[in-house]
Amino acid sequence: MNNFEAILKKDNQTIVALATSHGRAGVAVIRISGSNVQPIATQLLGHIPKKRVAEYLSFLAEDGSTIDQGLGLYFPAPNSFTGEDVLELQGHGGPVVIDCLLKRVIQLGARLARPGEFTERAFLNSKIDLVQAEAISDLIDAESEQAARAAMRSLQGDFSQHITQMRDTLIDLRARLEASIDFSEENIDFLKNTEITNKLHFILADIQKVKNLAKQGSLLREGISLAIVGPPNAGKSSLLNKLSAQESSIVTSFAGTTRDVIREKIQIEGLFLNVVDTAGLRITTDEIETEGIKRTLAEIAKADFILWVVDHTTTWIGDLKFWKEQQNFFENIFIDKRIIIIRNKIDLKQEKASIDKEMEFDVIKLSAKTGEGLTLLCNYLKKRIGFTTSSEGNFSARRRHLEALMNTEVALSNGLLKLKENHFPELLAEDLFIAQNYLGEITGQFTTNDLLEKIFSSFCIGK
Ligand SMILES: Nc1nc2c(ncn2[C@@H]2O[C@H](COP(=O)(O)OP(=O)(O)OP(=O)(O)O)[C@@H](O)[C@H]2O)c(=O)[nH]1
Ligand SMILES: [Mg+2]
Repeated sequence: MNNFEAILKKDNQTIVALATSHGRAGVAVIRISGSNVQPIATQLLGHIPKKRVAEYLSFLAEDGSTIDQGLGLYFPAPNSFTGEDVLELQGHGGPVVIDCLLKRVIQLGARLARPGEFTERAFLNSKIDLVQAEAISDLIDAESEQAARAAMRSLQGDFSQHITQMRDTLIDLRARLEASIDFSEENIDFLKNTEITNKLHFILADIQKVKNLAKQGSLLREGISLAIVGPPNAGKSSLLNKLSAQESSIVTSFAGTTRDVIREKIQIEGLFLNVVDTAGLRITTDEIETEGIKRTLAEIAKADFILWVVDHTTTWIGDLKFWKEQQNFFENIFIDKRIIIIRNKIDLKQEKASIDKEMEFDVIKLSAKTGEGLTLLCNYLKKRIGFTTSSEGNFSARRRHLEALMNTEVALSNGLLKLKENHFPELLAEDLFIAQNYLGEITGQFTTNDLLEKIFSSFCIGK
């Protein structure tokens, strides 16, 4: 579906919603968008306010009484956020008065907006592209300064510009390739020209660059998940508490203290760690502990990284081996790249914090009690996932963008291979077309209705 088809599908009703958050506040903003804005304004405010000038007005009920007083701002189409006629009312932020005003606007012919519908209309009217629409949501939901700055860069079009440039180059390349196919009898020897190979390599290098920036953006937004697992009493809960700087998990000297999965969201210099503390792994007949261990295994399967915590005063190999033998699930644990071994309680051996290698594992020695080695662990994680604290040039991105970039890369590499093996140019043109559509998915030039619905329905009402 392209933009044009999407526009045909959208309904033309005028929509209204509270743009500010619910609850009590000094000011609340109600936004109205659509073709009925002018008649609504005439009845609600007595006249249509001067365009883009704040006017102090009474918001009138059906019987002419005043519901509220405040500012009215009129933005005629197409120079508004949605591209339609928009009226913004700034009234008092009380739940009852807001409710009365919304009811009045609905009575005058508007309907309540669906989640994200204002932004969706802005997208359908080509005021913004899909990346920018997502950036609005990311900016509002940003949980760190870096994430907010990255979202702003996407909103200003940094990410879209990269994508559009690459897509334009691909379109141009495909047009020339198709011309050489159509006029092959005129001997335009386009394929032998190294220009096309060079251009493809050039775009592939560009994709790599954008992918790296997008990966940072996606990390800023979504963070990584860490599961703290290992034998009982190793200090898993102590590690979670130290990392989150609060007593989230109960710590005791009894083995088998933690049974539930405890979740904490931790931020280290802009990087979010979604950390789970789990029940210690051991064979037990205790029904509650068995359920806890079942949940631990489920968390291991989901996590980006596993911190396998062991008591440094005991050996760890035995524990891992034991679980390997006991559980089919752990069949590949020795080669699982996600595992990082934490040798905890170094204070008991008066050792210094360090990063070593044992077998194929990275091993970090630390003390969850004194906190020594925690910075080492955090820096290690940042380095391991390639997270940089300098947000220079980053823009907010999502997993779907990364997937689309990877698909583009695959399609172009396939095309390059076919070119090398001297296949028919038609096949290369097909790959270029596929690649071009993947890039179009990112900015929304080529999307499905389902994708749009998925993206906009995750917004709040009023956005
Ligand atoms: N000396 C020392 N003691 C520690 C350290 N980390 C944890 N402990 C102690 O080890 C014991 C167990 O700690 P927990 O954090 O409850 O261990 P756990 O791995 O969560 O245990 P389970 O929930 O039973 O699986 C407690 O008495 C802690 O105070 C450490 O770095 N040094
Ligand atoms: Mg515990």
